[in-house]
Amino acid sequence: GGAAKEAFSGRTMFIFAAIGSAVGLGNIWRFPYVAFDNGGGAFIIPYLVALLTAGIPLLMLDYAIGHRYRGSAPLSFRRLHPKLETIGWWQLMICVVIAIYYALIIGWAMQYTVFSFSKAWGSDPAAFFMNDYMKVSDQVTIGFDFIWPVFIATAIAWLVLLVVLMLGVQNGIGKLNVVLIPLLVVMFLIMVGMALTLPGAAAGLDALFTPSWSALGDSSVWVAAYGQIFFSLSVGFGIMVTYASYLKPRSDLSGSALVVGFANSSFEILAGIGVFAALGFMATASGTQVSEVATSGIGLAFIAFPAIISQAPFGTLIGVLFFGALAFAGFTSLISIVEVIVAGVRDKLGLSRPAAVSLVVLPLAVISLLFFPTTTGLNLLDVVDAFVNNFGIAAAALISVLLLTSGFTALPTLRDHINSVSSFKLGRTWMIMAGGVTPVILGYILIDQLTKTVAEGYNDMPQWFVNTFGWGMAVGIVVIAYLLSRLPWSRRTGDGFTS
Ligand code: MET
Repeated sequence: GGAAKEAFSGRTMFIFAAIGSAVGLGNIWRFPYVAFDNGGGAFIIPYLVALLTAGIPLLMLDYAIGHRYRGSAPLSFRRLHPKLETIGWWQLMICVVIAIYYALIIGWAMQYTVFSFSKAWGSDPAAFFMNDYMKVSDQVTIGFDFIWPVFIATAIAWLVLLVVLMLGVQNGIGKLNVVLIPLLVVMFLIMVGMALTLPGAAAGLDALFTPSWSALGDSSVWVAAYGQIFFSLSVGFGIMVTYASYLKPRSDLSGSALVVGFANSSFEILAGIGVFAALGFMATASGTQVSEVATSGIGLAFIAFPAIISQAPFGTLIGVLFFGALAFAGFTSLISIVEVIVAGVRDKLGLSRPAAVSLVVLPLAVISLLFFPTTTGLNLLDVVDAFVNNFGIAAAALISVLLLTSGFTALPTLRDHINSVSSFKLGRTWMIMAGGVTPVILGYILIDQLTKTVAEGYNDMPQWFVNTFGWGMAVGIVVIAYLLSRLPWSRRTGDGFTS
């Protein structure tokens, strides 16, 4: 027998945790601009097609693997077939990479929540963020010039994470999500309501929703839709496998996937409305076009929003709600990312939760704090984030799906498993979507991204830097994954499949 398996007390806890993982920075700062930039109102078509043909089917696949094989990603894949263990470690290594920079962004969001009171960014939020706050070095390199306020904020994020993970699946992860997700939704609804009353909000909504139907003929728009869905639902990198392994044996899997999938997309569309209403105000206030101010990521959250907060009535409240929501959404995603690593290490070494949490969180926090809250951290974040998302996640998902369809005859087993516990039964359509449509599209996305990045380099950054932290990291984690799969399992885990 192995260590007693932890569990969520019920399906509600699991659904909150899964929504907490899915709703993250991708929903708030990525979706609005991706939709705007890829056909506006017309984007809804590729987006829904991607959700239904790949997102939800893959979510169900992840749930089925974790729930049937009842282990972390490496253990579940190993139980599926011993040759697949490397896939589980590859997904886990993707989580390692994401975790070390995600914590920094949460640190920023917490600090900007406080800055909203004094509007610390003054009249030039861009200069403030780059020069005064992050003190970005003009050299693209690795240095250890720490920025102490950012260091402390990032360290606080790691500390809270450590405590919540120590408390366990039910009392830590489950309870945290049950509290934070409703709070996040309420805060966000108020923020969106306030943004909609700002002068110029309608211009923002027009810019977001006016359909450009010709975009539907452009393959890059479809690539963007599938890319957004994969990232936003947290599918294909171990998170949903891990969380589903904590569900009780009789739990409705396909029904849960539908709830989580639609909840995540609803939040995403809500964020689009709020962000573009606010950008419409900003454009109107500065007498320019929405397309001039529309942006995503760091530029949206830490440069455009501060400008909006400075000019809008009740700006401080908008700021606290926006940055607070960003911190909460990020934190509930980060916790799911780190739990993938904790669960994998725990299974492999047969450790107790406190031992596994310490062994994982402390080194991750040290690496994260050493490399990111520094004057060179921003460029590193940029490259690592782009490569792990554009190549890592797509490649790992593609290879897993290909292996599951070819040779291992896993799909029918997993479908039967889902049907034996779920209300919504899956038939041949699911197999075609998960095993046929998804790999073709993932393959296309991957080739598209690879050819572009090889031809154009990345963001004009020095080639050695991109080679090391982009390509080198992407290949390095596969090698590490393979080596980890060669290490022996603890006798206590008992990695055989019994049940
Ligand atoms: N699904 C999350 C998001 O949308 C990301 C999870 S892990 C990178 O931000």
